[in-house]
Order: sequence, then structure tokens, then C-alpha cells
Amino acid sequence: MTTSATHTVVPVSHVDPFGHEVLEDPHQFHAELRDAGPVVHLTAQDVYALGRHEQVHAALSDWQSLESGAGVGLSNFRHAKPWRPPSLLLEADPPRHDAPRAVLTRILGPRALRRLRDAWFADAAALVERVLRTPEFDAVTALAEEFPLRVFPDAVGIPKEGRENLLPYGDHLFNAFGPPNDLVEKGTSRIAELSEWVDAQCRPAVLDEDGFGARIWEAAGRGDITPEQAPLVVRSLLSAGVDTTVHGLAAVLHAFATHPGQWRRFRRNPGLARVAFDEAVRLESPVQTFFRTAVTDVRIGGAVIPGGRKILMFLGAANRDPRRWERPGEFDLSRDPSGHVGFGMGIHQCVGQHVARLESEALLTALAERVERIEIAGPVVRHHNNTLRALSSLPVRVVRAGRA
Ligand code: OVM
Repeated sequence: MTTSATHTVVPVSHVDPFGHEVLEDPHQFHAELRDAGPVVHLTAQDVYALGRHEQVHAALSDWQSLESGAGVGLSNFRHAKPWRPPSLLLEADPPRHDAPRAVLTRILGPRALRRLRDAWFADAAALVERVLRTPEFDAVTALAEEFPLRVFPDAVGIPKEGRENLLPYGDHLFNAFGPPNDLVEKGTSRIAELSEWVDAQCRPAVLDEDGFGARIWEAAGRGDITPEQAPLVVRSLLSAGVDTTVHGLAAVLHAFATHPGQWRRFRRNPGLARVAFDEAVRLESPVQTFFRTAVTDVRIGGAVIPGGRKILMFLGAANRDPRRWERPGEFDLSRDPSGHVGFGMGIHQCVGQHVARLESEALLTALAERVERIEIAGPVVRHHNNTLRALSSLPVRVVRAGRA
């Protein structure tokens, strides 16, 4: 008998990965998932799950067999109407995916961001100076939310009015990738109003001529994308660019507050700002999960997943897989975190990652210059979301530098 034709029995888990117990602390469940096998059947959602780095990385890279066009949440767009018009980037496959992607890649690329760098470093310094007037503050609201909300909407070029809608919109959007549970339910009453506001910000007349939004409309003017596509590409910036960076910044601030030796090391070598952010993205995986849909029967780790079925990729579990990482639960600046899947992998890998890294570099540099010690000063409170690993509160106490 040859092994190539055999189907391994797929192990089963009855745990609901979107239940509050797992959302509060997913690590034990992630370990069980990885140890059960390369593919696990989750009975709670009747989907196939990948928790090991090897299979998550391979699945993210295989856009030919595992499509995004049927949605990257639990809902299968082949059978169910999406709650909003699908994203031209996140929820699309080649070839339709490629023109919008190429446009955003250029607009959000390292070269295009150079003109923002000095202003963002100055903004971060001013914010940190103001926040440090009190030795205790909430690092989530005062820094992780405040800084992206200061710089990113301006960079996109939307007006000031209504920006308080961005975080609630994103929170619901990321909940909506999961099952229709209580977290989705609590967002439904406001989502029509929030969506209407977001969609209204995507028109050329409301966008500042200096911003990413105007660059997207210029690309439409050149014919790189169609005028019908442009507002949806702007919508992707407002959808994917706020909550993700907020929780990425919260993750790196939490990591430093709980690893004082790493803070001292970073202050001696501020060139580690970029490594610090990627290591925090690996450790916490602000985007925990996304789904794909099998185009045809696909073989993963000896199991055959039937065409049309949903596959749930646990980025957070892969980023702490001991098969791939030594001491995976430790925040360690001497590690090379590249190869983490916190930004995804392959053709859909986070197109905004350079923006996120610049935001974090600006904020961490401003803090490193001014803060000698940062420690937890009260209860750390998680915010539960079906997709995001998030904090609602991170009380910290800081000791200012150079006050000897
Ligand atoms: C989009 C979108 C929305 C949410 C997340 C995301 C992480 C993209 O609308 O394109 O990427």
C-alpha cells in the first residue's frame, strides 16, 4: 500500500475559538490545536483549522488552491450575501485583485512614506511630551489609540468630522469575519450609520489633495484602476489601517512594560525599533485569524479538504509554534522575527505594513528618548473581538529619563 492515496483521520476539536474564554486567553487552545495535528476539524463552526506555522505559512502562500474571493471570514460568499460590498483587495483573487493591489503597493510603499517621516516623528514627540506630564496613564487610550488617530486619517486625507466612527467601524468589521455571535450582535445596531459615514469619506470631493485617498483617485484618473474601484480602495485604508495599528502599538507597549530588560536594551540601541514592533506583532498577532476557501479538494498534512469548504488559519498560533520558534512566548529583541505570519504572507501580505512600522518607530523612538522605565500600574483589560487580539486598557507608570 502506498501512503499517497490514504487519508489521515482528521482530529476533532469541540472548542469554540470565538468564545469569550478563548478570546480572553487563546494560548492553551492554540497549543492543543497545534498538537492535535496539522489539520483539525472544528465542530463548533464545521470548518478545518490550521494552527502550525508550516501549514499556516503554506496556506497563506497558496492563493491558487485557497481563494479569498469567497470571503476571508466564516461566511461563504458563494452561498451568502456579504454584509458590505467585498473588498477589492482582501476579498478578491487574481487577476481582479492585482490592479488595486499594485496601486496601493506604490502609494503605501517605503519611498512614498519618506515625506511623512519627519512630521510623524515630531507628532509622536509632542504627544509623548504631553502624556508624560502625568506619571501614570492608560497606554491604550493615551498612546496606542491617540497616535494613529492623529496621523493616519490625516495621511489618508479625510476631514476631521466623524473620525470617532473609525474604531467602532473597524471593531465591527473584524467581528464580522467570525461567526454571528454576541460580538457581532452588539455592533449591528450602528453599522448602517457607520458604513454610510465611511463610504462618504471615499469620494474625491471630500479627500484632501495631499493624501493617500487623492493618490488613489489619481490612479483611477490614469486608468490604473477604474473610477468604480477607487472608492472601495479608499475604504480598504479606512477599514484595515486603524484598529490593526492601534492593537499593534498596544502589543509592543504591553510587551515592553512586561519585559523591562528589553526596554533597557532598546534604549541603548534605538535602531531596534523595527525589530521590536515585528517581534510584538509575532508575539501578540493583532490579527489572529483569517479564513480561506478550498477551490477544489486540497491535501494539507495528509488530510483532504473538500472543495468549497472553509479553512481557518490561526496566525496567532503559528506565530507561537514551538516547532518554528524558540521560547515562542518571550518578547526577545535578539530574535529575528521575520517569517512571522502576523502580516500574512504571499500576495495578500499586509500592504500597509510600512505605514504601521513607521507609526511604531515614531512612537517608540519618542518614548525611548524620554522614558527610563515603564511598568504596569493596574489591571490589563482585554477587548474581545472575533479577529483582533486587543486591549481596552493598559495602565502604566513611567519614570522619565534624564531627571537625575
Ligand atoms: C479591506 C480590509 C478590511 C479589513 C482588514 C483588511 C487586514 C483589509 O477592506 O480591504 O486587511
